[in-house]
Amino acid sequence: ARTERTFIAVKPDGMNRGILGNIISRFEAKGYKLVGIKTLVPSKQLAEEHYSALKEKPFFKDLVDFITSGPVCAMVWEGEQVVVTARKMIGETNPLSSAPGTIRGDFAVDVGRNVIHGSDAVETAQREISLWFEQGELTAWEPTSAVWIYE
Ligand code: YYY
Ligand code: MG
Repeated sequence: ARTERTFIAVKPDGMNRGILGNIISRFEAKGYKLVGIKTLVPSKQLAEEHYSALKEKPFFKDLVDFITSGPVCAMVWEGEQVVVTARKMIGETNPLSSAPGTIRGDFAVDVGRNVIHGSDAVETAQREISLWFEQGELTAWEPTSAVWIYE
């Protein structure tokens, strides 16, 4: 269970607004482990594949245009129940429905500028991680803090 992984991406709005460090700090402080990180401007092909489940939605084109409009910080975080817990830390899809204390609740207003992506299930996370990262870009390591986070 501790080796569960999720895919997190800080979108171009979060990057331009300078809140990447704050977001990384939240996952670090929680006790999760960073095993992959890179910045890139996603290609249209990557963005369309990432959001392929939404391709019939009316906002799909705007979503793909937005996510490809600037830098994204793609990350893989690991730890016990990290997929569902990261979603709680992120908040609701609509930032105005997101509680203060969540990332979207603290930093966003519009649904189309909600600063961060997080995988919605373990299977989705595996698909997204293999879409965004090569196996060799992921680092298996054991932080010395692990004994203070897991009993
Ligand atoms: O997983 P999450 O990001 O919370 O929402 P999804 O339903 O997967 O939609 C992906 C992405 O699409 C969302 O973060 C913003 C955008 N979007 C939108 O622009 N308008 C909507 N009504 C719903 C989603
Ligand atoms: Mg989603």
